[in-house]
Order: sequence, then structure tokens, then C-alpha cells
Amino acid sequence: MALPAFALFGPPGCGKGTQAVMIKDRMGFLHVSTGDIFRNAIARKDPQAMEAQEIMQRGELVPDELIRDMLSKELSILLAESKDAKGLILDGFPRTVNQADLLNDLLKEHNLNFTGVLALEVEEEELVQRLLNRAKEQGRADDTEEVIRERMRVYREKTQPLEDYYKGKNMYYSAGGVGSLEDVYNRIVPIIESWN
Ligand code: B4P
Repeated sequence: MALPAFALFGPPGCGKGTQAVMIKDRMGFLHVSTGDIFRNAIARKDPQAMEAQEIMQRGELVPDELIRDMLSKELSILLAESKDAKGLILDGFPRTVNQADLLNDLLKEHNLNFTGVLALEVEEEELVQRLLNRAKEQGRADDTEEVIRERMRVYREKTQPLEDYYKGKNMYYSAGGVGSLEDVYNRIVPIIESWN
């Protein structure tokens, strides 16, 4: 039977990565983050990912085909290792309408049943503050104010159009992303459960 899969959606810093880890730990889902795939691959100097390093540091999007290849490889490993997972969380993918089209092939290739996108809604100024805080704590290269503003611009231009794309398919669900981590988690669990 096909494994259910959904995408966490929203602007940089909305809490996708944070909530994905909570869903993984508490609900038994697999979690795949395209940002993490690239950060890990760059750290081990993978030649394919090195092309992406400068792009990420500028706050731009990595080319769709490169993302697709790296994600597909990661999915093959993850799905082979974890046979009893309840579902899969795609964190940070798709981020363009073209990636949404590529996702259809990935779903077939990996025997996944796409249940929808779950968007976390947070105002831009709050996002910038969160990412500047993360810069202090973790020192991520793309968390400077200039690059954060560029990531927000790229999000509005390239990723936001996916909202209408998935609304048109009746696959768009949203929850408020402001409040404590538990508050946000308690808002999204009923949405995930409604897909069972
Ligand atoms: P990502 O790694 O996906 O980076 P992100 O959008 O900043 O992460 P996220 O939104 O998950 O952060 P989180 O809220 O968890 O992408 C980085 C880069 O990789 C992209 O710019 C791009 O270059 C490349 N890339 C990735 N996927 C791609 C794709 N599909 N196509 C092309 N390029 C791609 O955390 C943010 C902070 O907020 C944390 O410090 C957290 O502690 C805090 N936080 C979370 N929830 C909170 C809450 N409720 N209240 C207060 N703080 C909270």
C-alpha cells in the first residue's frame, strides 16, 4: 500500500523544520528536509551539492532538477530503512510550481500517496526576528538580515504561487504558526489526522 505523504509549506522561518521534528517523534512519520539534505551534502563536500552552496548563501533557490535528484536519492534510502512508518513529511519541497510537477513523478516512483500541503501562517516581521535569533544561536550562513529579506522576496515570487495551485486541487490546509511550539503542534495534528 502507498505510504501517505504531505508537504509542510510556508515562508522561511515559519516553523516547518521545528514542527516536522515534533510530528516525526510523536506520530511516527518520516521527515525529509531539502534544506538539510543540501546542508549535510555540502558539509561532506558532495560535488553535486557544492554547486548549490553559493546559491543557498545568497538566499536563492537551488535548481529544480538538482533538488529533485538529491531528494529522490534520500527518499530511496529513507524508505528502504523504515518499513513501519505512518507517513512521510516533505519539509521545504515543493517550493516552485515546476517542483510541484516534479513531485508527481517522485510520488509514483516511491509509491507515495500525497494527502495535501499544510501551511504555517506567520507575519514577515516575526519571521525575520526568528531567523535573526537562529543566526545568533546556530550561525547559519543564510540567516543574515540581507539574505533573510532576499529569501522572503524569493518566497513571494516563486513559492507563494503554490498556494493557489494547491487550493485549485482542494489540497491546501493552513494553521496559525504563531504561539508556543505546543500551540502550533496542537493546531496541526487534527489536520494530519483528518487525512487518515
Ligand atoms: P530550509 O532549510 O528549508 O530553511 P527555512 O525555510 O529557513 O527553514 P524552516 O522554515 O524549516 O525553519 P524553522 O521554521 O524550522 O531552506 C534553506 C535554503 O535551502 C533555501 O533558502 C534554498 O536555498 C534551499 N532549498 C531548500 N529546499 C529547496 C527547494 N525545494 N528548492 C530550491 N531550494 C531549496 O525554524 C526557524 C526558527 O524559528 C528556528 O530558530 C525555530 O526555533 C524558530 N521557531 C519555530 N517555531 C517557532 C514558534 N512557534 N515560535 C517562535 N520561534 C519558532
